[in-house]
Formats: sequence, structure tokens, C-alpha cells
Amino acid sequence: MKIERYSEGVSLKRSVDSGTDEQRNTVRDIILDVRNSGDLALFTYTERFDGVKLTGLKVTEKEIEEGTAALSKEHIAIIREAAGNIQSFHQKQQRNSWMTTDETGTMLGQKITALDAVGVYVPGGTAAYPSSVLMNVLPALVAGVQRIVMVSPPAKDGKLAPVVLAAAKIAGVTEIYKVGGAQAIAALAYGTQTIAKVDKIVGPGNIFVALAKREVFGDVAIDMIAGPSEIAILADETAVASEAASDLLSQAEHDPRACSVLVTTSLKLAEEVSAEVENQLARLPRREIAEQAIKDYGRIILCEDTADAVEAVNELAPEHLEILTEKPLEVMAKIRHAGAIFLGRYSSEPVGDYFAGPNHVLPTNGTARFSSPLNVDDFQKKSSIIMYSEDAFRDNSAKIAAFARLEGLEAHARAVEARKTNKGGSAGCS
Ligand code: HSO
Ligand code: ZN
Repeated sequence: MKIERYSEGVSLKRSVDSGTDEQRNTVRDIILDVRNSGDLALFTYTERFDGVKLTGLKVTEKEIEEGTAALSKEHIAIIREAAGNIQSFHQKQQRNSWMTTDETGTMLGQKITALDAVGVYVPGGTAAYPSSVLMNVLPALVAGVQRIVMVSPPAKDGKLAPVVLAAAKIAGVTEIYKVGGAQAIAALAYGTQTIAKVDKIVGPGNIFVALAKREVFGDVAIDMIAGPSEIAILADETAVASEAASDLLSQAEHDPRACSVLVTTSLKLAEEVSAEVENQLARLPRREIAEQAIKDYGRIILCEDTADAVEAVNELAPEHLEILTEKPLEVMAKIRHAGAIFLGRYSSEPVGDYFAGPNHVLPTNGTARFSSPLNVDDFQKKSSIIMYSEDAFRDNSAKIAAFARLEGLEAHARAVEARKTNKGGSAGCS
């Protein structure tokens, strides 16, 4: 890994794939087709893109049972325990509706309602991660979403991966369809004969899925569009080089465009980590992917002091940040932008990917400057509540009418004045 000095200026750029015009046009055509032809279009595209002729879209209960049975008891137990941790963490995020009453009797508040229906996209092939099923489904369940639908492209044998079905069952999802790509996003957004439309679509996917999500946004809500994984490690001379190197590689193996960065105040550590990364790379099963990521987006940034290191990290606004310093809590206090912050050597990034409880769906590509991890709020919405008392109304109606006339909206002013002259009618609070 190349060592660069922060004081000499470094590039913090990541890989962004915003798709080509051709891909965008393909996605638009697919969406239109699904809107016009419904299930028929889903069968056609599944045959074309996934190479399988399906007779039905819905995954049966028997298939879910079979998928779950294909996993060992030990694996099921681990997924269950992880699900428990994720659920309890997200339960702490729950908010309550609230109302305030002032001295005139006016009541103002906020009512929280879960979304009615949410669609979770699960990629196919080797990117079908059961951990991501849990991370997308459980916050929705905790939020109180009544209908959670999962979609995923079938393999050539017409089935979904057993791990995905097992994770869905453990998370409590029973409505699952064998459909992927832009066609799945269109089905969730607009509905077909078999798949009823949802209100929000979450979950990672390839470029076609990402473009389709952008395309249907507005007709339904979507989560963030995730880019390749990222990890930044802020370390001083107390960090163990081999551990820092393995953590950098843990994200590099996700994607050839993943970004792993070490930010350190120690030249010795920088050199050791650089050598360790090379060493460990040679023995990784996903070496090719990780090697490419390290070559294109891996870097070591050497800083004069902790203040500079903190500045570099804040500039980077990484998806994951590990702090491997003598006093990680003190450094953490100065971090302003990071999706998830892992403190100390026992909080290796995969602890958060799989097990600790916080969500692993996190803002990438610097969007941690303004976005948060996927959370319970993402599956709820708020309604404002206004119940004015008669006293407050009489005290303020002239001001409200005047404000309306300032905007040239006479009917607004008269609506308010109508109550000044009328007596009786439906109850107000007084
Ligand atoms: N680190 C990924 C999530 C994940 N890791 C799933 C393993 N499985 C998010 O950046
Ligand atoms: Zn990961």
C-alpha cells in the first residue's frame, strides 16, 4: 500500500458508478414494461436475465422450510443470536408520539405511524448475504411495518439461496418472490397481479437495481443508494499492525471498488501495515477482488499529529471508522462524519457487520456528512397534530388573517374569520 503524507495533500476519492445512458434507458424500458404487462413482464425478464423459466413467482412455505433445513443447527443458532442483538439495538431507537398542551388548552403534537408495506431487495449470487436480510428487515419489523416483502433473483435452478430463505424465516418474512433486477423494483413500486405495491424499497443491488430505485423514487420511498464498502482506520503506534491490516482487507474483499484507508500518526505502523496487507493478501480466497481494491483505492495517510488524523477522517466521512489508538473515546469525541465508529481492538469491523446490533447498512462515499445508518425512523413517518383552543384562536385569528392577506390569499383569511363570527359547530378544545 502506498504511504502518502497528509501535509502534502492526498486524494480521498472513491469509486462512483452512476450508470451509462444505455443502462438508464434499459431500466426505463423494463419499468414501463412491468407497469404495462405486470407478471408477464416479470416472467419474460427472469427468463432473459436469470436464465430460468418460472411457473410461479411466490416462494412457497415448503421452499422456505427446505432452505432453512439446508443450514446446520449451529448456523441457524448464530443467525438467531445475531437477529436478537440487532432487534434489541433497534428497539432502543423507537420513538413515541407526543402531545403538548399549553395554558390556553391548545394541543400540539406529533403522531408516529409505521409504513404499511416495505419491499426488501436481496441480491442474488455471492452477494446474497443473510446478514443484510436481517439488517434490512428487523428495523422495519421493530418500526411496526405490517407487510414486509422480500424479492431476490432466482438461481438457474429456479430457487433462492437457502441462507437467504433461512434468514428471512428467522427475521419473520413470509412473503418472498423470485424476481430480481430492475423488474423487481418496478413490481414493488407499481404492483403486478401477484405482487402488491409497497410504500418503500430498501436493500442493496447491482447498477440496474440502483438505477431502477432512482427511477421509481417519488412514487415510492427508497433507502440510500449504497456504493462500494469502505473502511478507514485511525491508528497510533499502539495499534497492532497485523490486526489493522486484516480489518482493511475485510472490506477490500467485498468489491474490487471497495476503499480501505489507514490514517496514522506512526510511520512505523504505516510501514508494518503496508507489508502485512501484502502478506495477508497472498493467503486470501478472494485475493483477486481484495487486491484490485487495495491497488486502486487502498491508501495509507501519514499525519503529523492526532488533530490532522481526525481532520483527514472527517474529510473522508467513511462508511466504517475504526479507532485503534491509546484513548479511542477521546478521539471519537472529535469525529464528526462516519457511518459507524468502532472503538478499540476488540471492535473489529466484522463485529458490526454481523453481530453487535447496530445496522450495517451505512452511508458510503462521503454521504456520512449528511446521512445516518438505516434505522427504525426510516420505516416510520410523522403526522403533525394541531388542536387549537378557542382562547388561542380568538387571541391569534386577526394575526393569522393578516398573514394570509399579506400573501394575497383572501380565502385563507376568511376561513379564519368565519370562526370569529360563528358560534357553535363541532367541538374545539377550550
Ligand atoms: N460491510 C458490508 C456489510 C456486510 N459485510 C455484509 C458482510 N456481510 C457493508 O458495508
Ligand atoms: Zn462487510
